[in-house]
Amino acid sequence: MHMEYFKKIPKPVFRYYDPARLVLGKPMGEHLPFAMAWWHNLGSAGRDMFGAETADKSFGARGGAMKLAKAKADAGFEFMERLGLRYFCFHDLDLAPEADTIAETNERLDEISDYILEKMKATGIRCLWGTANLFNNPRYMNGAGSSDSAEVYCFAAAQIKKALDLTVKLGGRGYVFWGGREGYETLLNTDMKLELENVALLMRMAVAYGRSIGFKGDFYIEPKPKEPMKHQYDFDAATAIGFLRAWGLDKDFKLNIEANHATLAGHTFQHELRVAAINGMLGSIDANQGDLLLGWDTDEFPCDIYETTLAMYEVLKAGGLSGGFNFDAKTRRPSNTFEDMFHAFALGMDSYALGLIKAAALIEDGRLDAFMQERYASWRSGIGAEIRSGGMTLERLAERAESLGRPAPPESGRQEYLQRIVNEILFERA
Ligand code: XUL
Ligand code: CO
Repeated sequence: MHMEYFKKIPKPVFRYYDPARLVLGKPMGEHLPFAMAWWHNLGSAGRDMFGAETADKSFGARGGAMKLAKAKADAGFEFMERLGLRYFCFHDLDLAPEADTIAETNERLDEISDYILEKMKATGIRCLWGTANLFNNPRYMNGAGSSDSAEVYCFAAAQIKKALDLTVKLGGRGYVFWGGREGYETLLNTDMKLELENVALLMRMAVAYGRSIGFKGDFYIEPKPKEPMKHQYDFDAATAIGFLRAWGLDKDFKLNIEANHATLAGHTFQHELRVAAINGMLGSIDANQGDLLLGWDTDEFPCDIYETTLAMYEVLKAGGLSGGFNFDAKTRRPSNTFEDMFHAFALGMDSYALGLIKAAALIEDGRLDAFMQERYASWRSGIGAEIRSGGMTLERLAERAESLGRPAPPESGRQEYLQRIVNEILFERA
């Protein structure tokens, strides 16, 4: 029997998150399948490029890599149970560290995944998605799928193959490609065309292998424009969608949109969600937030209710997610206690719960929808409907324009009126 890590910490009392509460006729718990990111919660201990760890994530383990791996799993499941989290996400090497050879690493992964599987059965906690860490080892310094080295590419393939095995074994809903080092530092040494083709070939092989071992879930690209590389190929949602379509990968892939990655790309989170949704590719969300004064990926727990409301508005309008909400977030370096981890998740879960409640209120209120209906009314009848049906020619439209004489100017976009509605719903009603 393992020790208990968190029993002295009071269970957080949620202010808004209540899995049984019905929102638009569906329990909040179903709207919000929350997940713990194995790497941050059980691994990040506050190290940054200026200083050493401030937190202790050794979980009392002594005597080797597998002892620590199991202690992490014990702590992780205890943590998820205490918070009512029903999912986790992992990289292969979060579960057990890399050994000297692929065979030894895979043995470690087999052992730890057996151990985790038992815990999943005992608790009912499930796997949201798995992935391979193709960015930590120095061999990936020039990329994995986009490496200059065909041998490195083979290593990446071996890791993806095993990570897919693990994802299937643990029943993951999805499999993520985050192209952490798939990009470049300078074009002076980069054959961009060859690199992009190779990334696509690797994804194709991953789909073929995944389907051959019974993986029925979605593959995801998680776009991010930069960091660690100066430029990353999966820059943003639109770029990733174009790439997937160009390579015929769009039937098997969707996107995993991360809030902080959106802001690094110079977009709002809402924008990235909308782009994914209108292309039928909104799969899953990495629920965090950045600091707009900083140009890097701070992976903070989400607390901005305006942003979670607009995010949930997009999710509700898209009919929900096939994936879930992974808190790809870590406590700040000075928040170095176990108690801080609970506050962090309670903050994130409540922020999304309140965002969901407010987004549902915006939809039920109906004024935003009514305005949109009115705004685009000219496309539903007459010449607008004819254009939309696709049967129009430029000549006929030109004739039509001439017959109009001077066209009426468009109506006001009424942005401030709409923003008042959002504020009214955010702050004047519970
Ligand atoms: C890095 C990031 C990753 C992915 C999984 O910015 O978001 O943790 O979510 O590799
Ligand atoms: Co992420």
